[in-house]
Amino acid sequence: MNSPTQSALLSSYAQLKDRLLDCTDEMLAIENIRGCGCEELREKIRSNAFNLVVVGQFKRGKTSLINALLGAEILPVAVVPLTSIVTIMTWGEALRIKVYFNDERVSEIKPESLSEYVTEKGNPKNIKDVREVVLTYPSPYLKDGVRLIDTPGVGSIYEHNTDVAYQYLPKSDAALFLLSVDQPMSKAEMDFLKDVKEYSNKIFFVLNKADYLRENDLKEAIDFTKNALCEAMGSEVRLFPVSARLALEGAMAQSGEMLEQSMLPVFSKDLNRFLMEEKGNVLILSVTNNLLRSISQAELELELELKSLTTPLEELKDKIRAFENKKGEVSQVKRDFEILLEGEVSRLAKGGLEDDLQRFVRDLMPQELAHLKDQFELNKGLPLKDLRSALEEAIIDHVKQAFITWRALEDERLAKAFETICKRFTTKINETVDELLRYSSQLFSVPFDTVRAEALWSLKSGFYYRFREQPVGTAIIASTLTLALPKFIGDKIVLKKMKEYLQRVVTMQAARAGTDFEERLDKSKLDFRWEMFQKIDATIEGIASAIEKGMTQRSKGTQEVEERKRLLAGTTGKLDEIKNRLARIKAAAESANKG
Ligand SMILES: Nc1nc2c(ncn2[C@@H]2O[C@H](COP(=O)(O)OP(=O)(O)OP(=O)(O)O)[C@@H](O)[C@H]2O)c(=O)[nH]1
Ligand SMILES: [Mg+2]
Repeated sequence: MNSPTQSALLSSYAQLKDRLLDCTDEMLAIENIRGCGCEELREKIRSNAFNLVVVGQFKRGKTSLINALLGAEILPVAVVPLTSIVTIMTWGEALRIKVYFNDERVSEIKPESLSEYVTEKGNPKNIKDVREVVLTYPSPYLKDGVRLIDTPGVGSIYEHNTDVAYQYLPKSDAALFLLSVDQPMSKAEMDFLKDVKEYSNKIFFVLNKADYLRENDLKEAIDFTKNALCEAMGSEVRLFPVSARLALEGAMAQSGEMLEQSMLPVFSKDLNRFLMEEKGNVLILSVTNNLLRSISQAELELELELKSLTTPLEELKDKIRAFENKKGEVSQVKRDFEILLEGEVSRLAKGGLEDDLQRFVRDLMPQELAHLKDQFELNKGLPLKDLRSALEEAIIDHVKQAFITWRALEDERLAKAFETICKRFTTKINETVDELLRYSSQLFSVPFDTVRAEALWSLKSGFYYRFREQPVGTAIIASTLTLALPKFIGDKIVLKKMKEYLQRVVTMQAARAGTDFEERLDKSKLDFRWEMFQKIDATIEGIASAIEKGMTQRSKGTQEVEERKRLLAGTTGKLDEIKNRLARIKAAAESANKG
């Protein structure tokens, strides 16, 4: 388990989060708050995912570093290129491991079987067709939605491992780039770093295996690596020397001294500060603002109910009529929104997706033909039947890999583009809701405090992830494509037939990928539309029911009215109290960002 030092580093964010969850729970218990989106906000803080991807050349100690961070020997490490499958570590009460296969099968496995799935030795060339492995573990590092992701090393003789690591780059929110003192930074590492830079907003540089060197030599290694990194990044970088081995030993022996010696705490402190900033800034602040906004809306509803308890009936009826007219205007806004959203999303499917796909296929064909020719040269001595099978297999393998990699990249592009669309519409819908609230506050002459809160959908972790959580099918075309060739034909004809076969495989795969993405876009669009409508409808419903409640109550008599007034005053007091606490959380998160 983690040492007290490690846990303490993580506590401040967790504390703020817990306080925020307490406020949310209390708000949910208040009648007038329901329907203000608190449940979603609660879920948002609880499950916010943050992908921290560990990358680097093979054998730098990526897997060892993850074990060290978790403080337990969970993942298999070795002296030969090992990790071949992406392993995602998320928080859970106990160690549990699930294997997700490319054909959408999922199976739970025992920890001792892990190496049969994630290593090159246990699952050579990924013959088991594993997509990824998800592991839960009760580590404080994973508690706040941080997902630690182990990737295969790049640059080894196993090219498919490099491909797998590349597919994961677009999914990273931050990358942990691992180097080690026993191998000076290479050209290949530099090139890889350039690609990582493309995809990650933040990169941590860690120089592992510090225990190999004495102090002076270590300093030299740090200086050399740091200079190379600064040059590659075009800016100052911070490099953390660590010994994953010592850190793991220290954690397992519960030795604070060894842990200090491993220098891991210096790194993990910085890592935590970053997570705190990111999440503190982006998540805590925006959830707090959204909660304050809900409170302000609930306060308006309380005031409206109070007002309808006391306003002369005729006057009240006039105002309700005016409000009904306003509702008509809002319905028009909803219809316009629906049409515009439809147009934007279909433009994205046609202009974005279709173009990307066409370009990809155009660039892919010459590469695949060249690969087919190479394979033909390599295998042409074989009997025709074997030659045909070898080529078929080579085509399927290669095309599959190319599509998997392209899909990962296209996934990122579409998610971003879709998010941009959502962001624009969310702003517009928020304005409509605000306008409705302001209108009602003026109409009924009750105070209303407009709170600006950035919509949570516009954060990277909002719709962006929602879009991506719906998996794209990756299973390759079924083997029914297998060619039936006449018995007595020559090599050349086999090659010609195989070229046609390649064309068919690519066309089918492209059509499949296109449909998959289109379906996902369509589903995301419907979800988004539903959420936006829900937001407007809940506002209208809240206002209307506040007025109605007041009117029903007054029909019951003076005593009931007085009792209701007292109750509403109590709720207002409670809301005020939560509001103060939220303000303090906001201030704490803001000052943590500066610190
Ligand atoms: N001396 C020393 N050896 C280490 C350290 N960290 C890792 N190693 C060793 O380096 C080798 C590779 O470690 P892994 O964690 O499997 O490396 P990896 O980067 O995950 O390797 P791939 O998955 O193949 O890319 C193993 O033999 C580890 O025991 C360290 O801090 N010090
Ligand atoms: Mg590894």
